Amino acid sequence: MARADAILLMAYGSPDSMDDVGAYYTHIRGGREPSAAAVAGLRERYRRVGGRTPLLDITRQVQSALQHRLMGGHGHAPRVYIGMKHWHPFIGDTIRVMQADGITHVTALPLAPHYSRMSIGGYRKAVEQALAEHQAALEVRFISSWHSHPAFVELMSNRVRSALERFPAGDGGPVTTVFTAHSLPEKIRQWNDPYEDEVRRSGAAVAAGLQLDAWRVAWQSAGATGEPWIGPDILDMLTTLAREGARRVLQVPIGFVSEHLEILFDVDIEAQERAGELGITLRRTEMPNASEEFVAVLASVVADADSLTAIPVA
Ligand code: FEC
Repeated sequence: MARADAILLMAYGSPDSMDDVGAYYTHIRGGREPSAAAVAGLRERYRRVGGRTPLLDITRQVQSALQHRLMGGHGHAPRVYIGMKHWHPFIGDTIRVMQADGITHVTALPLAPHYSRMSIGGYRKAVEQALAEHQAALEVRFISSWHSHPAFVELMSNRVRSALERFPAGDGGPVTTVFTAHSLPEKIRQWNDPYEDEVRRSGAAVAAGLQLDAWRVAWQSAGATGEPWIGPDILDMLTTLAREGARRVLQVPIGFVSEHLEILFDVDIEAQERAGELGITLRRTEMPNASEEFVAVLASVVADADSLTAIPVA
């Protein structure tokens, strides 16, 4: 593809206020309205993290920091846009703005490192639908997966190293490192979906570089859809580790790059509560958010975009 004149950063999307939670949840479910009880349960999770999450704010900060970095003092750089999968500003609306701005070549980058047809496939679908709907003559290069990009592995290794160094001293024995990513319904296995392997591989790359002996992979934030989801869930993993005698656990949510509900509630409240009940000291790595190091990773991923567009197979 000719040089991109724009980069589209895409994230999950988060409701602007508690009033939007019902409509947001309906969008996540592809238009099927969830029960009133399910909406109330979700509203309660947002209430407990302060009524909203910083996902959009952080994504805007990443946008501006990446823009600044790409300009690098010379003023000529692709323009950086953001679009969300499940809330405003929706990916489709951003594509319309790009078209109006005269953009012709786009590099689309989901802010989620691991490919699954169910997650990254959804970002791709949103882009494709918008192109068709707006008859947009944009050429899009879609980055499918960047979980094993050396710059990402290095960033996560640094995060784990510094969390281990800062782990409260005590007589709790060694720290067990648990890499987590969003669970998905088990049915993805029937599609030969690479997601589970990619999550394990990125965890293994970090563990190998740091020569960690005690590390595991677990899954978090499974939905209540009535079907089986991939496990073990982090809450069950904590119980297992406690039974095995572990007293100090570092959670590394390697499947996410930003603070949002799945971190601020599912890790910092829910998993923390479970750890407390089990007598485990639980810490987590700092999220990449809009840090300079993470923005440098994104710049490297965009620079290597041509080799990251293929849809991976397990
Ligand atoms: O901060 C925020 O307000 C938004 C946080 C948020 C992120 C996120 C990331 C991922 N999700 C993934 C898969 C699924 C599947 C379903 C599902 C459902 C929800 C619900 C909320 C939610 N997700 Fe999410 N997800 C975030 C929030 N997610 C809220 C609805 C309530 C619930 O089930 O807990 C099930 C859909 C269904 O019910 O039919 C599947 C994956 C990711 C990581 C990749 C990414 O960031 O795009 C995978 C952030």
